[in-house]
Amino acid sequence: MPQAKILMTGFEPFGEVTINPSQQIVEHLAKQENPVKLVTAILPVDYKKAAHRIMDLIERHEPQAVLMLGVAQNRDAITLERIAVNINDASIPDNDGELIQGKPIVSDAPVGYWSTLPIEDMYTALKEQGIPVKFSNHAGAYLCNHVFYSIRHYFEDRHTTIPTGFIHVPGIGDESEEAPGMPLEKQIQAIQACIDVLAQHLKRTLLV
Ligand code: PCA
Repeated sequence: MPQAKILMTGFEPFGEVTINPSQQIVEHLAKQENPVKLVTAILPVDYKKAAHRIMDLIERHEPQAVLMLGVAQNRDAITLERIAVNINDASIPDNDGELIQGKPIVSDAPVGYWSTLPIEDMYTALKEQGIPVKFSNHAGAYLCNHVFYSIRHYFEDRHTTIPTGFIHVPGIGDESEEAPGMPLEKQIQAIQACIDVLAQHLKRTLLV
């Protein structure tokens, strides 16, 4: 039986985020045995490069799903993003010094796209494992939303849909209840659970 292939990305550090847990998670899982084939990449926090990097990987590897990760430093749960919005509007520049405010990502394109990941099933799986999880209706208007929208648009533009979406992880916290964030091991467990759900979903829909 062929193995499902999932493209999974994280982001490099940016702004005041000196360690980006999304990078740590992706690098950790890339080294583990996995029932699915993971193609992984760490993206630059750069408007001109990040989405193109993913598009190149899609064309080279033809994955059956795209799972993009980034950190939302002030959140306290794994957040499953529902919607990508057609706007770049950030208060800080990207790592190349580019500040974009109030500009559409793609002109004359739809205002938003839904995630096509099985986020309801992911929510249930994380709840069952006792991992804090929430849905989010807004992935921000910086690089995470930028790649989420750009890649959903890329597929819509080609009249294809494979499961594609974005998950924000919290900043790295410790076990103490006062600190916001979540320990890295728990974040890794959460994302592995999401990969397992995605693999089951692909099995049902694609027979892989
Ligand atoms: N988080 C930022 C960009 C990179 C990342 O990990 C965001 O939420 O847009």
